[in-house]
Amino acid sequence: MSQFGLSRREWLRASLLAGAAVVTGLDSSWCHPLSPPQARDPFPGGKRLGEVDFVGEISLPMDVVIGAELDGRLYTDLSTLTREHPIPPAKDFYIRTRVSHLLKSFRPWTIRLEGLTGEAAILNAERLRAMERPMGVHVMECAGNTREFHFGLMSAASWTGVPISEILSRIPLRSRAQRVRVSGFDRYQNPSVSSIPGASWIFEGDELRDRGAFLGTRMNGEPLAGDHGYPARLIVPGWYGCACIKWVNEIAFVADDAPATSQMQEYAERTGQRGVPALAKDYLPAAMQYAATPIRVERWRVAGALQYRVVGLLWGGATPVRELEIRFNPEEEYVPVDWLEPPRGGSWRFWTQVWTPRKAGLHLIQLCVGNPGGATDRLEAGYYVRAVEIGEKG
Ligand SMILES: Nc1nc2c(c(=O)[nH]1)N[C@H]1C(S)=C(S)[C@@H](COP(=O)(O)O)O[C@H]1N2
Ligand SMILES: [Mo]
Repeated sequence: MSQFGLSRREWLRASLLAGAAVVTGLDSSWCHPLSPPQARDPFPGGKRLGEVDFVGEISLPMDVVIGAELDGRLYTDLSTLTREHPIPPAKDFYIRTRVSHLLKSFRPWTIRLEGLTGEAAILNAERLRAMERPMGVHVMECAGNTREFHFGLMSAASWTGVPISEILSRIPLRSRAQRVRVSGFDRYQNPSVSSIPGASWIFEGDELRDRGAFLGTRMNGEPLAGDHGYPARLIVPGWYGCACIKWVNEIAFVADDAPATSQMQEYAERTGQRGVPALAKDYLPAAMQYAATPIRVERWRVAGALQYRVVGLLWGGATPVRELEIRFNPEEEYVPVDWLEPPRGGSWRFWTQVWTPRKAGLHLIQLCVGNPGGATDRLEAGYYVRAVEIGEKG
């Protein structure tokens, strides 16, 4: 029993119902930095039998496009990722909002670059393509990513694109400002049942430059798909997907006291704002918090006995994590994971943990980072916990 008197099963149900706003009854003992984890070979001579399903998650088609326009989705199947194939194919990159039916023809696509007093320059898609170059691997996670959907509103890709700094500085504009609004095409044939239209976000120009933000034009070397914002979409490395505007058609300098956009307001809670600030300048950066979750629990037979190996991902946060720890129930101590992949730029990192369940029943798998250089409240609150049920016979 936890301090709030919930059994584990009740806690799990409550947290599933609560969705994003998980308030857990987990005790608040946070992990302590311990010795760095060591690499380890999984079960030489063992036989992999299959996987244990996660409990309390919806059964839904993964890696499949569902719905249309604002209600269109694709949930990426993270469970099949391996160290050898760490990046999903571009066709399986998650989708949150599919291309508008009104965007039948993309040509000729232009991006309007506007100064503070309204003077404008036009950048066409051809010119943009002539400026593109490799921009590295970056993880993108929807701030509304949840366990229910197997955390499938998250992917990584190797991007090609054009740094925003180049776009802002190459275009001769007479009046520049600190704040920049990036907007995308956002009119749809059909009204949405779940989302508010309005795709624009206001940034500090320096923030975009410092983060290495760019207009993405290719994903894993392939031309950007219509559903991902063809011909150009914003990528702000390390930020939640909601700021990564698709079908970009305007980049404008705006006044310091510009009102927050509807997209910023819609995502205020999920990007950790205090309330819903009225002005863009009062928004905290929508940076992804430290996050880690299991992607599969493998069952193995090793010398006649059952063994488990948990494989997971670590991403987000301001600085690379050196220690990652795991526990299999709220009453257990955190222990360092067996193996944590070294940092790989903007990509996620794999980790593994060999596990021998101490008893049958429900197990809540939770991770924590040992030396955080920033916010961990989502991780700490149990947002990324996943549960498995282990039977009497394993
Ligand atoms: N124009 C436009 N851009 C958008 C959105 C949108 O609805 N319209 N959704 C945002 C959200 S909430 C997310 S998580 C990402 C998803 O990008 P993806 O569908 O390419 O994965 O796009 C962002 N950019
Ligand atoms: Mo999102």
